[in-house]
Amino acid sequence: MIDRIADIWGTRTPYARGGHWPDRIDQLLADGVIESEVDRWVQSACVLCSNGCGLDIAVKDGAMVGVRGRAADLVNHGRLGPKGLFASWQGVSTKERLTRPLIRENGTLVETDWDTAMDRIVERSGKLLAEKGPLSHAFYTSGQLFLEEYYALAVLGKAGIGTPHMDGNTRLCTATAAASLKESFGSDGQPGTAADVDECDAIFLFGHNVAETQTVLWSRILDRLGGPDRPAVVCVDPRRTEVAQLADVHLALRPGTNLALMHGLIRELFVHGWINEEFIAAHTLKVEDLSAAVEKWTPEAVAETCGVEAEDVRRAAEIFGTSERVLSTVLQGFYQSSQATAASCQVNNLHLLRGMIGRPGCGILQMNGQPTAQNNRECGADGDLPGFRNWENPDHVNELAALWNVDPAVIPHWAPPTHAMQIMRYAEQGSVGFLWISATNPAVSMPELPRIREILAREELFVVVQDLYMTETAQYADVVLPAAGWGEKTGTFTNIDRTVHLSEKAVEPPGEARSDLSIFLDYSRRMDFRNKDGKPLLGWAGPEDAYRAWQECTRGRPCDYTGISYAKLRGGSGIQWPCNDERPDGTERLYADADFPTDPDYCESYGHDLLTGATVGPQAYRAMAPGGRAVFKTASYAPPHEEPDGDYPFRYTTGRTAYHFHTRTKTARSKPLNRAAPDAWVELSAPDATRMGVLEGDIVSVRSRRGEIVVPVRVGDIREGTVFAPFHYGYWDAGGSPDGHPRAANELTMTEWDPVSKQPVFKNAAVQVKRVAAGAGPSPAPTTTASRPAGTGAYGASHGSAGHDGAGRHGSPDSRSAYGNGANTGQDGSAGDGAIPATAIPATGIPTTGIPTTAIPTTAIPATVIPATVGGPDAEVQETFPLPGADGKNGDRS
Ligand SMILES: Nc1nc2c(c(=O)[nH]1)N[C@H]1C(S)=C(S)[C@@H](COP(=O)(O)OP(=O)(O)OC[C@H]3O[C@@H](n4cnc5c(=O)[nH]c(N)nc54)[C@H](O)[C@@H]3O)O[C@H]1N2
Ligand SMILES: Nc1nc2c(c(=O)[nH]1)N[C@H]1C(S)=C(S)[C@@H](COP(=O)(O)OP(=O)(O)OC[C@H]3O[C@@H](n4cnc5c(=O)[nH]c(N)nc54)[C@H](O)[C@@H]3O)O[C@H]1N2
Ligand code: SF4
Ligand SMILES: [Mo]
Repeated sequence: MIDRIADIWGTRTPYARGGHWPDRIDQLLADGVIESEVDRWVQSACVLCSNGCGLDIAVKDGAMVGVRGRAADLVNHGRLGPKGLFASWQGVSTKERLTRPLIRENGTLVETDWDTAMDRIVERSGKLLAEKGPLSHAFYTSGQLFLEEYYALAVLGKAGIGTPHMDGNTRLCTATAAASLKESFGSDGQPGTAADVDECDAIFLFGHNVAETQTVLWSRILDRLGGPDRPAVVCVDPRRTEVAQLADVHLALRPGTNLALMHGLIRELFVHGWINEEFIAAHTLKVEDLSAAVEKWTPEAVAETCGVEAEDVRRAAEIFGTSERVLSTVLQGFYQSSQATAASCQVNNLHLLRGMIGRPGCGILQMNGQPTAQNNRECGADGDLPGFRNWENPDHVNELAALWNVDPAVIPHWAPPTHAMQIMRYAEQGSVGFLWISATNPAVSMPELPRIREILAREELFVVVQDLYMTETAQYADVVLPAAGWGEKTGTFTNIDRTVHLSEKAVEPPGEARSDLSIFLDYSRRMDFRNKDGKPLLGWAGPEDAYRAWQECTRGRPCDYTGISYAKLRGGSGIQWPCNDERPDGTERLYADADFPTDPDYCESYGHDLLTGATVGPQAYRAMAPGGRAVFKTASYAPPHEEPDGDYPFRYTTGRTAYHFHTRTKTARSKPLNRAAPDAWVELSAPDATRMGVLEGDIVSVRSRRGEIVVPVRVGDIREGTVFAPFHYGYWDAGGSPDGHPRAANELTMTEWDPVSKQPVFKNAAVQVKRVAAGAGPSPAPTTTASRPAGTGAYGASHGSAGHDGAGRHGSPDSRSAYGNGANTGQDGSAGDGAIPATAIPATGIPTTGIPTTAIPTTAIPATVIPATVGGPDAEVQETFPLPGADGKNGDRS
């Protein structure tokens, strides 16, 4: 048994390049339940990140009582991370679930029955459609529903109502992944596969803290790093994450400067001739545009703009240029930062320049974050047209009209689909009067929360919220619908490397909760949406019907599902699309033949100008005659819109910790996870903290032009001048509103987005930091991850020994007394019993600048007394190591 809170990645199973990643079956059962007592194991996969690890759910007496990884699954070979082990089932099996619909009566939400709740929705919907037409309606959904649910929503929205105002929180998440793939290759679709980890010689992680955000993928990388032919690692991240700790080169750039760095790396490839001219000539377009754009970005120019060492830029480029097989991953450090699409396209460009695509070990993973973000994009619940069809191509619109048997004119295609931030703007202005929010919590996750709260609270706006819990967003609803969650409904979803999994219903939902699919189908029925023959638009009886309809929609498209049936998904491993008659076993890597989906009649998009976001349009695109070639796209570097100045001297960036998922509706309801990260914090660098006289645990006010948070400080390993806040902490477990205790990271972020992908810029803003009070002990930040105390970073901290090597840098034996000799057990994040000596720091009046570094000795920051994040007996997980080739105990059986 192993404590998987303290040891996030579990036991190492090293392997060599080209070898089989050894199986390791991770299993957790509820306290007191032994394996022989489990009634059934039900096949599923984890929905707490985009990795989508295959697992089985343990059921006893009609309740979920645990999980175990599926050894046969190509994604995880049996492993599960902390969220999968604890939150997947604990996060839905609580008494706090919504069990009945709620409606607003005289300002208060009260319980009601389904007919009353649905009637109220249908009445308002019908009235608005009659009076104001389809543009009065907007749908804001998720990256966490099942494929079948998105497809139902997409069809009812596009063919039933005919509104272009439809998007998902995928806009906040991986809109840039889709955009960069469309721009470079003509269509969405992940070129690489997780198995590229097994084959590569180098791994580049661009703004991706994979160690915390896809912990099982990181386990696979760790096992290669521990094997005989360790791949090189390059990390681009302003914080010293676990990834950075193990990197050969860590480019800790200034937030917001990714594009400049990328141009520098590309320039080095040209200068040293590390390019594949044959491949470029045969399979790409516009290389001259790229070489012109990068011309001025010498390593020295990059160093100045990005705040990194020129030598490190050279070393990183050399690794890319001289390795035979490079795997690249890109995530929010790029997608949620300035010039997101332009910067992300440069990763595609690096691979195209070297002809490194479609071969083992040469993967590009423009990562997803959410488990089912890919399906939202495929099905078009994000506003795109289903099956990666192009809204600017009338033939594609006609195909859908024929498939659904509706008039093509109903399907919105006269303008680009409305993105989430614009939907909020229309709601603010009043043209949208009906907003249906499913499986997302914008009152915590959208930028500039003071504004979002105002919009959701508008009297004129009718808000439907469909969730498992009474969230911050649900508080603003006119109707709240209780949804069935994971394990309580059947459906499919597709992970980061196009692997499709079936998740079967294991238990009944609580109370009257219903699946999102049945809710959407019910709405469609009550609205009486019909096709041209007068038949119901959505006549599906259940998920498998919806899935079959979806298979037809994908026939001949890049995401071809026609060869993947429910039956085929039962038993062994998930299957990677495209899968059809020609490729009955699925497809491990796209573009093995370097034939890209850029043909004008086939492509998903005609592309954009990456600097301004202007669309290229059909004429100009056809004139380019792409003919199956990829396109080198770029833009010139532009500094972030908000940069530090005298009033707001710090750069503010936000992100995640390993122990929580988003707004914590599931993870905070798992005891072991919540203990590990019980409350909000901000990270400050040791030099900045010293300069301001701020000690570990002190309470600071962080303020931007939009709002304020007041939270304790973790003095950590972050770039000087940068402040990091986790965005997990809203208010549902803290009194319901920010009044008096604002702590949500998005109180401070900006209403700004990338011109191409429209993804909000969550990772850059200017803020000021002021100390407001002494802390009662260390901040509640985890000590095992990127938020560990400054200087305690040696790998191995994951075994609960954080703090062991910090003394040399910050701690002196005397300073221990400041925190009461480590009385804090860390179990519940409660403070230690020692107070900070009053003399150490004046309580008020500390300006953010101007204190000489020497005024406060660095030894005042006692890193050594901060306790490790501790799991406890209920964090103990069983790991089994089947012999290679042996049938894993959950192998092909289900
Ligand atoms: N534990 C956990 N795992 C998750 C999730 C979760 O909430 N919790 N959510 C899932 C989802 S939906 C997503 S989208 C993914 C996100 O996964 P990641 O993208 O890995 O997570 P983040 O912490 O948002 O951001 C990654 C890193 O970007 C860095 N960064 C900040 N600004 C910049 C910049 O300007 N440039 C660069 N290069 N880096 C910068 C941050 O320091 C941070 O370490 O995680 C998925 N997995
Ligand atoms: N500052 C800052 N903000 C960010 C980010 C950041 O890095 N920094 N990251 C952004 C990213 S990448 C993302 S993905 C978003 C995530 O932001 P959100 O989507 O708002 O976060 P979640 O907490 O995942 O919200 C999902 C909701 O769906 C509910 N739910 C779960 N399963 C089901 C189901 O089956 N049916 C229904 N109906 N409901 C269900 C959950 O209870 C929860 O309330 O946040 C974004 N916001
Ligand atoms: S890596 Fe992601 S999918 Fe796998 S168990 Fe962890 S949270 Fe779930
Ligand atoms: Mo995300």
